[in-house]
Amino acid sequence: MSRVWDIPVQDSTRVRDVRVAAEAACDRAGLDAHATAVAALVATELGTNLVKHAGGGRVVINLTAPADTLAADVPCVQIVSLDHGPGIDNVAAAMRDGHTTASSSLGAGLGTCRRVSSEFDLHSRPGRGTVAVARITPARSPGGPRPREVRSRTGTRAGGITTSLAHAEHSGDAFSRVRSGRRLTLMLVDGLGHGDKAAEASTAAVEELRRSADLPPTEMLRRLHAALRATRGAAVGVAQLDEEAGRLSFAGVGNIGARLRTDGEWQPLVSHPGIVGAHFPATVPLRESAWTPDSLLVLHSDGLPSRWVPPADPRLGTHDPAVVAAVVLRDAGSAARPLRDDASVAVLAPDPRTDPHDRTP
Ligand SMILES: [Mn+2]
Repeated sequence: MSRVWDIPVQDSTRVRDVRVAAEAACDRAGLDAHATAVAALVATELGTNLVKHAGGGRVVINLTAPADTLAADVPCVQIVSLDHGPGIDNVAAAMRDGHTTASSSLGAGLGTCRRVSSEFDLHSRPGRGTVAVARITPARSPGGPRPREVRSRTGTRAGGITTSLAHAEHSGDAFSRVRSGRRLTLMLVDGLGHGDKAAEASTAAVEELRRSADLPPTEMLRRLHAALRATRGAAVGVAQLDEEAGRLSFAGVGNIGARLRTDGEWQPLVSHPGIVGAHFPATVPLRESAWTPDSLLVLHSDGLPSRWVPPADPRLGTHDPAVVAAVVLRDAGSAARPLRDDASVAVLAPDPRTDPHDRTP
């Protein structure tokens, strides 16, 4: 189930709620006491920053996976803070451990968040606000290195954010990614309606996707259709990257939005009308595109208006994919025009930390 903790933070009394939510998320993810303490610290810092520096904002906590698409099934709690505040003038200085601003007595702040989190990234623009993403994973995964020390050898990262209508506990939206060799698939699913019944459909899709990782997108959708027959159905978008060929193929049924940036230009990838699990179209078109080092793929549910404007920041793609997703989600709505449904955004992007020569031959 897409369990979501979505906490509006307008004053300091909500900071405790953010911390309690982070601890509950860690408990749900099965994280150890150390990771839970880290999550509580990060949640408190980010919540406090919203009150002190941003004039309020929102913290969204999801259970997800590390951005590294080779790190499968590592339990992971993601804490995202979003605000429309004044932004941070000097991000590099603010991220230094122990940095403090005149108006802050807490001091440690963002530098600490970055140091203690498994993955941390922040996007801030003066006048537009700040998005910070922290992911907490177990200190040591069984038999392996710390997840933060794993560098993607294939050079592709995936991530996103899921929210729910009216801060409900479950979102009917979900995203997931699976890998089968060179074939990396990102799926975004929107269960019909919202709430628990919608979440049942999206959960069934996530489970079936795991079993179908080696199939092409249109075949995957057919399998999902069979798997979702017992549910109320869903809209599903599936993007599959062939890392070796540098090709991205996309197929979608129902109202899933998709935009691909290639060579600085955004183009829509269109889904076909229908409902996976209920009314499957006779043919599902497959759209193929080139995937280049500056490519950026955004999938989103209809909780976002279809006419959202992609962020103009050309360096956005160098950010953590969940940061990109959260910026898109934040800027698609506003206080005057709140989103009217469960809403989710998932992003696929080349990993700028990867030296192309290091990529798996
Ligand atoms: Mn929807």
